[in-house]
Amino acid sequence: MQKTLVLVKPDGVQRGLIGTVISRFENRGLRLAAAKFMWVSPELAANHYAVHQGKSFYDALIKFITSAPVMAMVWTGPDAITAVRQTIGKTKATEADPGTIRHDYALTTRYNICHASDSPENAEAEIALWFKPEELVEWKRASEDWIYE
Ligand code: FUP
Repeated sequence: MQKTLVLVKPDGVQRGLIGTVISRFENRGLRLAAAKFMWVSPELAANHYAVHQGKSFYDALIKFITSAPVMAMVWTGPDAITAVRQTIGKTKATEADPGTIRHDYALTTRYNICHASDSPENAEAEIALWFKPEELVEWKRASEDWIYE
């Protein structure tokens, strides 16, 4: 079982897509492990996007992620990191496959609705950045016995 960080970013929140994003992951069979609706501080934004510091789009990205609240979540399940990345689609919405969240709800690269961790190392670091250990909820969905082989 893996855990991964998902953010519904300011565009998704402002467009009323929190429920849609959550539904995609619930329908897939993943299990919600933590959630909080919050403003992103400039410090948290800089930490989260540290890898992009110095790039041409960095300032606009920080301005965007701090421009409205985000819905921060942890989702868990077998191969959850790959499964969630597959469900959200490629970074640039016009390259995302039909049926993915970014294809179905976005048109550009910055306003691409959601974030999801892209590797086990980044998932661990991002979950630790956004959540305290005690904010992670241990539980089991009754349907899991029929989804996780
Ligand atoms: P992703 O992991 O799919 O969110 O993509 P990246 O980590 O490569 O990029 C993080 C965010 O930076 C993207 F969601 C959107 C933004 N970005 C741009 O605005 N322009 C770019 O050329 C690349 C990324």
